[in-house]
Amino acid sequence: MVDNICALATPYGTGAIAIIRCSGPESISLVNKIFKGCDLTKALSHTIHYGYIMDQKEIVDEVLCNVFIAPKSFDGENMVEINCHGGVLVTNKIVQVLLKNGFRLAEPGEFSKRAFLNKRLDLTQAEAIMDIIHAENHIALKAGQNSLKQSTTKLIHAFRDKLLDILAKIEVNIDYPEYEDSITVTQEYLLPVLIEMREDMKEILKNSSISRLAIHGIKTAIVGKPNVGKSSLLNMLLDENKAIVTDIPGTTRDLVEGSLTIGNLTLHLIDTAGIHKSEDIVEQIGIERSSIAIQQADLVLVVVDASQPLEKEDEALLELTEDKPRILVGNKIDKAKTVHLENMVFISAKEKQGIEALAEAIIKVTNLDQINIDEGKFLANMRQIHLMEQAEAALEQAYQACLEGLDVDLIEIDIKQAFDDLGTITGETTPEELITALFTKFCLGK
Ligand SMILES: Nc1nc2c(ncn2[C@@H]2O[C@H](COP(=O)(O)OP(=O)(O)OP(=O)(O)O)[C@@H](O)[C@H]2O)c(=O)[nH]1
Ligand SMILES: [Mg+2]
Repeated sequence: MVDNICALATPYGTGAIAIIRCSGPESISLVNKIFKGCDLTKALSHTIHYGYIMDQKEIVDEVLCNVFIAPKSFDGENMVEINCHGGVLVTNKIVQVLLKNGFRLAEPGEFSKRAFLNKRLDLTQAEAIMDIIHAENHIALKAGQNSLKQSTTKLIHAFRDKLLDILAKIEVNIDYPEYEDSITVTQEYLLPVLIEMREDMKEILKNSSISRLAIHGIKTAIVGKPNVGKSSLLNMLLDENKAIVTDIPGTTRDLVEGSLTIGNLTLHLIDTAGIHKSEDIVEQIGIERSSIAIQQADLVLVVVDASQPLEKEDEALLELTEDKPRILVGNKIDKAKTVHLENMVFISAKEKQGIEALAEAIIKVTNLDQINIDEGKFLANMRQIHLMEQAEAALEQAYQACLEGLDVDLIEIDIKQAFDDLGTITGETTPEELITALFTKFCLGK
């Protein structure tokens, strides 16, 4: 049963105004009991009303109440949004009064979950709202806005419609074999359709791995042997003295992290301990963490001291990072430019030179220059990407089964699997536990 929930929808803290959201079948009449002004139960939908929130005879705050009548509200239930003064104490007091008068505190993401259950949004749109809230650059914002306007929904529905058409034809063949004018689905009929769909999915997956970096930022590990200037590079990019810099090799022992956005490029930087052979136990642990950081990174900046000839440790790192998307960074060019490697980006962390060249190189290596958000042919997050990978794998099985000449009713199982995997992206076939887990990642009041 749907009950009555409330939560602060604006950030917790001090501001000009705050909004407390209330939702549920009785939300309007319950707020009306503590509202001194007009009769909210007689208010039209999408109207605003001036008055006071009362705790019995005591005025709690002067407010404006927005009334939305189901089903035309954000979450599809009756809703009241109380616009009050934006102080911690006053918002807390209003929430307390609501809790005393029939509301319970909403779980994180519960309003969006209701919107989903009431079919006001599908899962990709709900995720798009979170992407808009968390957007750190213009590409991320645009991607979220497009997805909220159903670009991802349409993309998935196009695939599902094709699969549904095949599944329906197979069922007709099985149930009504006497129907002569229906198309008989054979392996030959299926092969070209499966090839085309898999190619389209692979293109989307390729675009998605690029757009994911643009939307969620690039996990970038700064690695190199001790003293080459890794921490100085981190500090230069962040424009603050976040990591300790000294001329003693082995200064950085643990991972130091920081994020920045340059134009449409968002980097989540990790400064690591210099990698070399060490007897020091603390340094050894730091070096181990550096190696893990390399494995987990989307991109590695391999820093060398370009003012001196390369050493064995530099060579070892170049080999270790060979298969990763990486950029070779030659630092300390204010001193000298001794090292020249192919595609090396030269910087001086000390003189703050080379940021633009580095940003350009990052965009090129990660293919961010090829991104086209407006076409909408991408998925925004790993959940969606994994599900499309599963769907593509199921269609590959169907394709192989066709080649091997297996019966169409066996091939149908794989096609149905792909249909369901795609439905999980939009939420049409998503198990309830998964939906609950997903919405709890949302903000309170959203
Ligand atoms: N001349 C010059 N010195 C630099 C530059 N970048 C860093 N340094 C100096 O190099 C030394 C080491 O710098 P760090 O940034 O601590 O080097 P690191 O790679 O983080 O070193 P570890 O943490 O020990 O692995 C410091 O004395 C810096 O001032 C640069 O661009 N030019
Ligand atoms: Mg360091």
